[in-house]
Amino acid sequence: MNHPAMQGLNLNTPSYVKNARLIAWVADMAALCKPDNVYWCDGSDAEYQRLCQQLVDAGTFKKLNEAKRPNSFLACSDPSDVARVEDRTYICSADKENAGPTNNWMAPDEMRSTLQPLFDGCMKGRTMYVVPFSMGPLGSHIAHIGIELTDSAYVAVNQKIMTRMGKAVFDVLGVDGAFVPCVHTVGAPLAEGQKDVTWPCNKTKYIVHYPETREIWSYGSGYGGNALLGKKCFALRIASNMGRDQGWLAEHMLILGVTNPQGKKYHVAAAFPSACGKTNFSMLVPPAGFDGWKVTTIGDDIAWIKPHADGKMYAINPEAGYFGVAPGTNFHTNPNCMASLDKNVIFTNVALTDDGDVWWEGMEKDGGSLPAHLIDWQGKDWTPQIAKETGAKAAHPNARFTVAAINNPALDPEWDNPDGVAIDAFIFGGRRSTTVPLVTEARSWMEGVYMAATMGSETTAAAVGQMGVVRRDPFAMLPFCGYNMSDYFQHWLDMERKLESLGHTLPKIFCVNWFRKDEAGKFVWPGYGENMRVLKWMIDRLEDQAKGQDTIFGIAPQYAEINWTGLDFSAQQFNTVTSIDKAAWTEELKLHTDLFKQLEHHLPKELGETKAAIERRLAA
Ligand code: SAT
Ligand code: MN
Repeated sequence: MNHPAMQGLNLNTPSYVKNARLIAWVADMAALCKPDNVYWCDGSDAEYQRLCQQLVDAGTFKKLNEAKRPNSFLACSDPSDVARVEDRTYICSADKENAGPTNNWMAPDEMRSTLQPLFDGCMKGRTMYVVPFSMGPLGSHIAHIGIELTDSAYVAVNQKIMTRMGKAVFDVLGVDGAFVPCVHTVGAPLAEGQKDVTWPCNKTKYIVHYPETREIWSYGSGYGGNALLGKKCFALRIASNMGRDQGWLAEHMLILGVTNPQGKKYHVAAAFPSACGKTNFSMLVPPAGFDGWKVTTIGDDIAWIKPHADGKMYAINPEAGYFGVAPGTNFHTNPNCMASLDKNVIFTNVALTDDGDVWWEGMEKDGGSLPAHLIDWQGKDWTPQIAKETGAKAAHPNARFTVAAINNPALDPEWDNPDGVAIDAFIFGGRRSTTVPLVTEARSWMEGVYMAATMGSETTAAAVGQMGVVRRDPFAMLPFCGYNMSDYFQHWLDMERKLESLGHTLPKIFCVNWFRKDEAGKFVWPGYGENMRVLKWMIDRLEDQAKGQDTIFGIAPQYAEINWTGLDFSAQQFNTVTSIDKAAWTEELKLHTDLFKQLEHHLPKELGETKAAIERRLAA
């Protein structure tokens, strides 16, 4: 390929790549970013091993003890680059109103002129990796293709785990297939002879989406959702735009299968904000008293859901791996996850043990004691004494593992089905220490949309910023909805008419909160595997086998309707997690009013009506 601006750089385009738009775009981007080399990933295991070895040689990866953690690596990031940067994330739609009040916006032209000088020469001294990937099973009618150009080998190997990455993507793409162009740079060009650092990044960061042209441009960060562009950038922010235009949903939801002892299987999609236990819930092990029940994982973070002619909603997990939070994960909170992490894992920002294995806060609960010595995620010595004196964490609170779905012993046999699975119920949950009860069921689709739209949650370490403050996080999509939030609510409301016209019962919608605390500040609901008890009640509701009771905020379970076998949980404790405090709800509804004020533009009027109905019930 000869491009006038290429000055002799060989694009190395493989002969099997036939897509003219792709070839031209790679040439343009190479001319702009000026890498030393262009390398097209084929997605093979040999390539993965080669790139990992290269990362070891560069000091980015540390190879873990082969006997303890086969074929696994630890990367420690720059301390300034540890989480998503929401204040640097932009939706650059042509009209500001289309980005809506919850997204940062800049006019596309202005953003392009801002990024142009930053990207000019940004890959000097580095290799540009061309990473072809499919979000969703290759060739599935629900799947879509992306191509990520990145100057980070760390990103390339993570993408191999997180997506269906490699050569086969080009076959699906053909000569004129569509793809989402994703360009990523760590923003750290190397001058002639300059020695690289182990985690290059730039203090200037831009995570930019152009929804109309379906493009992603990411500058300055190498971490997680800022850099693995198939995930939040494509599968949520760009895909939510595609979904709106094409009549489907891109959601921040896990998908699980739950099979009862009679062998009947249900599929549930559940939305929770980042770092609120989606991975744990999706891999739940049913507790004592649930013999014969089985929970299987389809996805742990993102769902693409398309309505079908049979009137059902079919969901796929667009990802092929898990980029999950390590701290807090142990054999009690998530045994299936711990088993998944046995081998073939990339860890980021966890601590290193003296025998070359990994450690993070929460592992001590697996019976052992605290390790006597570790190297923490910043490369410093860590001992229990140091931790006690300084509060230093061995692992960063947003430390992550990257692991293939096929490592998960609870993987659902349908996880890779190109047709997806039919959804029976949606769950929406935030992290709230007060106010919101353990579980309620919406009496209608409308009420469910209201519950999801007004959801609040305490912030976590998954994003840079203050932790633990309650913010409204509609549908757990606040940082991920790529267009005006009120139009997104309308899109959800429109689904009801669409599905009803196809003549099928809609999925039920539930609202949950696992995180209520008592007066002493302790979590009351034991959580994790015990969430099965709530899940079972939901299934009983689907089967018309639990009556529930009416509350101001949906239908709640009666104490006796929950299977308590094997758990000592009194009616009094149940009351603590399910009670609805009128004063707290009066305050809560004021926050809904504030939210609706903020989202005024195009806010569906039905939301206001639903709120009025809740207020009437509250006053009664
Ligand atoms: O860094 S990610 O955006 O991939 C993780 C998360 O926030 O869920
Ligand atoms: Mn997430």
